[in-house]
Amino acid sequence: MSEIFNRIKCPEDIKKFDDEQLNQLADFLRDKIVKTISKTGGHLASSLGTVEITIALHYIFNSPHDKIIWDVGHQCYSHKLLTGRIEEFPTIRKYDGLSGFTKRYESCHDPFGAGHSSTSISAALGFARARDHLKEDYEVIAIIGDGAMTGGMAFEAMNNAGHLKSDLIVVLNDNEMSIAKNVGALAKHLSHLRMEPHFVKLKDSFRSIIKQIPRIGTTMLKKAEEIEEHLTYLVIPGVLFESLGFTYLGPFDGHDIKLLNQTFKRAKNIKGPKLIHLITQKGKGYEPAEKDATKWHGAIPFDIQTGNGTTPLDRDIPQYSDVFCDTLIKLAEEDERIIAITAAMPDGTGLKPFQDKFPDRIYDVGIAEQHAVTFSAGLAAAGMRPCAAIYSTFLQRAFDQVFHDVCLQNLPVVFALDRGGIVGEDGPTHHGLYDLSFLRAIPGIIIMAPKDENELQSMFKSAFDYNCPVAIRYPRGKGVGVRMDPPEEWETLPIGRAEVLHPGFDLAILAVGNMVYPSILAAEKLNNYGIRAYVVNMRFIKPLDKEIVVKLARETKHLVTAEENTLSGGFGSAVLEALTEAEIRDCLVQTIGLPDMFIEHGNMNVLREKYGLTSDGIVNVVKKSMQLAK
Ligand SMILES: Cc1ncc(C[n+]2csc(CCOP(=O)(O)OP(=O)(O)O)c2C)c(N)n1
Repeated sequence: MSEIFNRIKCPEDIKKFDDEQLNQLADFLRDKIVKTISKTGGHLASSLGTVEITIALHYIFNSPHDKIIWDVGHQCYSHKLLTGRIEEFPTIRKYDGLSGFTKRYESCHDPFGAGHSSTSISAALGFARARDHLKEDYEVIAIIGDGAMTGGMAFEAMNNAGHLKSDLIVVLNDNEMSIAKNVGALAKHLSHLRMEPHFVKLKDSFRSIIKQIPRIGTTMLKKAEEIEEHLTYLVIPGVLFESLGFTYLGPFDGHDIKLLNQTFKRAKNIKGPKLIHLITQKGKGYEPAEKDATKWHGAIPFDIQTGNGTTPLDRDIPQYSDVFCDTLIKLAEEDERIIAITAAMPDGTGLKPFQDKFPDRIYDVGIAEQHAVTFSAGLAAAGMRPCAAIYSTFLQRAFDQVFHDVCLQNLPVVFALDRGGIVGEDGPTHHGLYDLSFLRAIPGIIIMAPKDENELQSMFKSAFDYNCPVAIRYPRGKGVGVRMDPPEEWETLPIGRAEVLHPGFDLAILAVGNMVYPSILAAEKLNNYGIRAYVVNMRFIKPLDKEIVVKLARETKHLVTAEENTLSGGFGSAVLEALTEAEIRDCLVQTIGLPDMFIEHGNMNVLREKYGLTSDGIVNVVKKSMQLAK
């Protein structure tokens, strides 16, 4: 059988399968996903949970004519396998290989790309309206998880969809999990619906009874509708969605292909927006993932038999996220106003130990970065000392909240920006390459980047001492392996003051964050060529230490800036602005950073080599300028 399945080139190939074959196909897909992801790593648990939904979608709908739009896109591995990407599947998330998410450039079956959450209903509504305007004829289906449904945009889209009344199907994939356990009032509402499926029957029979009453007078009909409305609030499931203008279908078992096929067929015949509520199990079919869906949300390469990771972890060097959490715990022990906020990422941001220690002093607000920021602003305005821990890429969502709600009011919110810089296999949707640029544009915020995990501690202590908006951005992964100072040695860093780490003469390398150590190494290598380079750990992207920039520019007439951020508007731009302001015109400035383009996915080291974000990259840039000067 697997030979037939291996030959699937497009969804058309599965349309002739009978029920049994479709179930065998589910086993085949699961096997393929587990085997492949055990080698590459990836979003295993989410993709294992959507296997049957994907099969039924492709069985009933006609992709690419019908538009299947996945939210986040991390659960779409079966979709990739059924849409002509079986052979390339082993390359998933590797440099030059398939993306780990949906991507328009990758396949005509990916009508909309994703990576960030809660976009699918908005995009699907856009497709539906375009279809109506252009008088075309196709189905539009958004598949969104219960976690992604906690994002404000999903509600904004439903509000609009219920008003516009276009034909649109929303499939709610409810596995009770975000990355961690899904939280919030909506999660409670969904769990209520899951508990009481008999209400569905009640609703259906009530409506059909009303319909069957012959020649009902208008007043009677009105009364009946009123009764239904009132009853709805008492007993009809999906009342939330129905009130928003959606026809609610469910809850149904999202692993029963036959039932899914019937349900999708039925939904096609209902006018307007529909929401199909499906219950699934995250990690289904692979026992370790079923038991611990959070751990297996984003799996590292593993041994299938044991479930143990196969890449050796260097446990001696702590991860930046863990150092952040340890630091916050220590600071929170001293100041009970310190409180943590996460947007559905207690594990990824490292905050779990804080949650365990201070369960009443952490808020998981759902996948709602905008709310997380303004909520933090409110907490700060009322006297708390909030720390909003958000991945750099996801803070992009909340630019205006940082601007309008935090900085404009000078509120002391501390932003812990994890995953600043290149993040690797998740690629362009997840690289944190823009924060220095977009935050730098906002007046009044202090932006710091530590050279190592020890400095991270002092930066957090400093941030709470400064009493104004502060962002600390640090990279994904482990630190440098330096000695860690105990809390009594943490210093409050003087605002906007850099530190010179290496003496020089011919030029000065001004570096931020994780480019500082490669810069020191580069200076040592340049020494072998007789070139003496200063290395400065700038520490602050804002306010910039203009004094040292101007001094070294005048002294060496050659500056090299190094940052793991886009060059557009980043740290290098800040240095250039400082030189312009000081009217320095005789200084060569070379800026090292990421070019003005979306950076692809791939191993972090491969990407750093490619874009010259290494000591050799710095040496090459300097050597080139020396040759030019000859
Ligand atoms: C804006 C944004 N914030 C955070 C994330 C990180 N993230 C990826 S998947 C996920 C959980 C999604 O849960 P759900 O939609 O229920 O899908 P499941 O994985 O449970 O199938 C989160 C928080 C993201 N992708 N986008």
